[in-house]
Amino acid sequence: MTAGISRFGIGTLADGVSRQVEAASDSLSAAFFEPVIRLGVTGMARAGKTVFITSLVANLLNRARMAGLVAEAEGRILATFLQPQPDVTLPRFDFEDHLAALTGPAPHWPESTRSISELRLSFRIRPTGLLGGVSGPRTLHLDIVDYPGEWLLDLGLMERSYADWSADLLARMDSRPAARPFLQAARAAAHTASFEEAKAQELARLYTAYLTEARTLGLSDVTPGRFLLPGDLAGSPVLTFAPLPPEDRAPRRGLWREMERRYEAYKARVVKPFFTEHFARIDRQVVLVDALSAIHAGPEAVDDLGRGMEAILAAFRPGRNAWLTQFLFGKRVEKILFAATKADHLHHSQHDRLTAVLDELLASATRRADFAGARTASMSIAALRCTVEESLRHEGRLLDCVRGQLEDGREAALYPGELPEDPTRITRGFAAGERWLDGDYQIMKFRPAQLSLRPGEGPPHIRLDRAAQFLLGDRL
Ligand SMILES: Nc1nc2c(ncn2[C@@H]2O[C@H](COP(=O)(O)OP(=O)(O)OP(=O)(O)O)[C@@H](O)[C@H]2O)c(=O)[nH]1
Ligand SMILES: [Mg+2]
Repeated sequence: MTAGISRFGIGTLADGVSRQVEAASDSLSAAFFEPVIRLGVTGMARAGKTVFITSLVANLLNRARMAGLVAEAEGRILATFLQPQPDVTLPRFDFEDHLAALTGPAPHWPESTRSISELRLSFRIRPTGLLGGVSGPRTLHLDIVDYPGEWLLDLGLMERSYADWSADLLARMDSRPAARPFLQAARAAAHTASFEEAKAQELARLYTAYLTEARTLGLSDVTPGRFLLPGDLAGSPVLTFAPLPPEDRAPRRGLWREMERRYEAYKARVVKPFFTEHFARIDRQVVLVDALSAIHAGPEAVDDLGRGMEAILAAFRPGRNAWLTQFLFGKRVEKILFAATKADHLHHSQHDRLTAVLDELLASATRRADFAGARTASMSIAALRCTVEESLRHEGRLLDCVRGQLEDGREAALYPGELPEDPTRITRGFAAGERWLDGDYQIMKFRPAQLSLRPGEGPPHIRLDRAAQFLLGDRL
């Protein structure tokens, strides 16, 4: 018992103390040296994180397209430059490579990125107000942290036992055909009295295959998040477990107990460090949402996107999660921007409707939420605009189209279809036989346009300057 107390009591205390020291030194450097904003960028797979960061940084380095950033419009940003990041063990966000992919001679989309990375951009700013004339320029560092939204879903595991997590998942998997091979194997393996590594590996493999399929179907309950994005943990015991049906008196050396141990190890060694070392230090957050793909895919995808958003947002409502609260020490994310990405697929006349759908998707989560005083905003953006607008007459009607280059090199003006005026027609289940974005959206796979940028110009975008203003404007 004593061992138990010291393990949990002192362990937590020690974590707490080191976190406090770290927090204090963060704000010390902010007070006496140069202030830092840590900007988290997240979203589910393919939401547009890499393109967003690349274009944001490129447009902050060359600001001719950033009129919506007030400090830029007022001429107060004297210079911006990339600097070595402070966290020496985090991979650097590969800005140069991604930018070369997007804006090089044969423009293409960057590769999928499956881990956390960081980049520091620094500003030299002319001060405003009374001191403006007296003091010299000041410096502000922007540390951008890119991390997969799937990692936030793991927060739900922290206060859950292996037995509860398993029971929950298995119940939901029951109705999903994709889960059948795994469920069969899991039931057959129940009550295995002696642990065998090969059995554990087989179950983990089948479970991962199910998760992969579930993600392709757009389902968002895909925990543990790291199974799909293993990085250098691939094949290690912390990623070699799977849910099993509850067992009353599971033998100590049996399969069930070992699975339980690995689940607990995953929480302690994988999930917890992410939340304490990275998540807890974020000041401002962008959550990118590919609402267009979900709307096009249909009611189930929209429904699931809504639930995924809700699960992600749980991390930004620390009041509701005792485990998270203990690491934050009252520190909170100050601003959260929700952005519907890839808005260049739609004519601008549709953007307000897209934002309305995003708002409605978030409503169930945000309305009940206390974001602990964080300011939130939502908007529709395109980090890299690949299209131009064009109105075409078709059967006597003027259609609002977008023109761009398709992946096969052909150029086309396409009509994606309209979004409804009332967003709840999308978010509360479609009417029978109803489809949205059912026009040419299907074939709208644009490639980045070939650019000839003038000096001082970043890549073309939609509302990236307004996103930047919301996220940083008050500190510039
Ligand atoms: N038209 C258009 N397509 C975009 C835009 N941003 C992203 N995309 C598309 O979305 C895909 C995914 O974008 P990424 O930035 O790689 O997304 P991610 O969230 O980093 O994806 P992972 O690294 O796989 O998690 C791209 O390959 C493009 O096809 C945009 O602004 N406009
Ligand atoms: Mg990426």
